[in-house]
Amino acid sequence: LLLEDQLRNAIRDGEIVAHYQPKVDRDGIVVGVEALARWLPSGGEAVPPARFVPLAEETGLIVPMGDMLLREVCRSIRGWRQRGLHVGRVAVNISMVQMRDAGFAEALLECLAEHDLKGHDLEIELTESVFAEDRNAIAAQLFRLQDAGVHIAIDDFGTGFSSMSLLRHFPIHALKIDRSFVIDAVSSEESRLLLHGLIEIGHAMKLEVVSEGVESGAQFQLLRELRCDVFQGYLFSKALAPRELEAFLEAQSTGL
Ligand code: G
Ligand code: G
Ligand code: MN
Ligand code: NA
Repeated sequence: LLLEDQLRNAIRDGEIVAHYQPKVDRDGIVVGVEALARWLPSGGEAVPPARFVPLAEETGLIVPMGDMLLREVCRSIRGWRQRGLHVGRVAVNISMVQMRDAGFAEALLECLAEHDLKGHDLEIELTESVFAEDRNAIAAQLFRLQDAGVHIAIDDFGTGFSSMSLLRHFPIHALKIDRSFVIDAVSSEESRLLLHGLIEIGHAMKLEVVSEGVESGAQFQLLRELRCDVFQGYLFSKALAPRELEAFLEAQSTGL
């Protein structure tokens, strides 16, 4: 069976699930989580996202997969709320293939409403490639989401081709600086200056600045000195299955 057919079956059979990677503030307190797709075939080995996410985008399967994940995420948020677990905003990655559907924003808001949730429960992460598309159509959807309280973050920031003047015309709330800028920053003066510049740009645009790929205490310390606002990476946690996330949050709230 071709991987594409396997993926189609996996979506149908519910083998694609969401895991959640925490995001923390300067004190290490969880302020939100990012939902990341995981393909867990029954009885088989997990398929890495780097293999199936690009394939899902090329084949358009990202649309039914994204719908399914959004529903699952909304169900989970609702369950956590009912149990008094505080996860903060939940971010979902949205590809430009999904954004091309003019009904995307409306469908997302409907899904929130069906689960008794509000815009402020959710954030979407977009890569800069989205802005190479029909800008007016994308902007209209983003403003609709912003009006409803959904936050919008630019993912992998610094690796794409968007200009600051372009980004200014969209209702963006946060920049997620790509982890490639964090990797060398502790050892290389040049990388550190670049990282500092990206953080300053974000703040000049009145945006929240998030660093991804934080793996060491030294990186965390440096990023705090550079006034980064939110941090994500293996130093704090990898992406966790829902049960693991619940245990993680419970341990944090009891100070363990
Ligand atoms: O987890 P990591 O290996 O977990 O993810 C690899 C890549 O796949 C990242 O670039 C991430 O943004 C992307 N990705 C993970 N989950 C989703 C998803 O649900 N939708 C989209 N569009 N991309 C995702
Ligand atoms: O592109 P996006 O930021 O959505 O992708 C998140 C990806 O980064 C996922 O593959 C996730 O598993 C991975 N990731 C998260 N934290 C770290 C980290 O600290 N180090 C590395 N190398 N990868 C990370
Ligand atoms: Mn992301
Ligand atoms: Na990234």
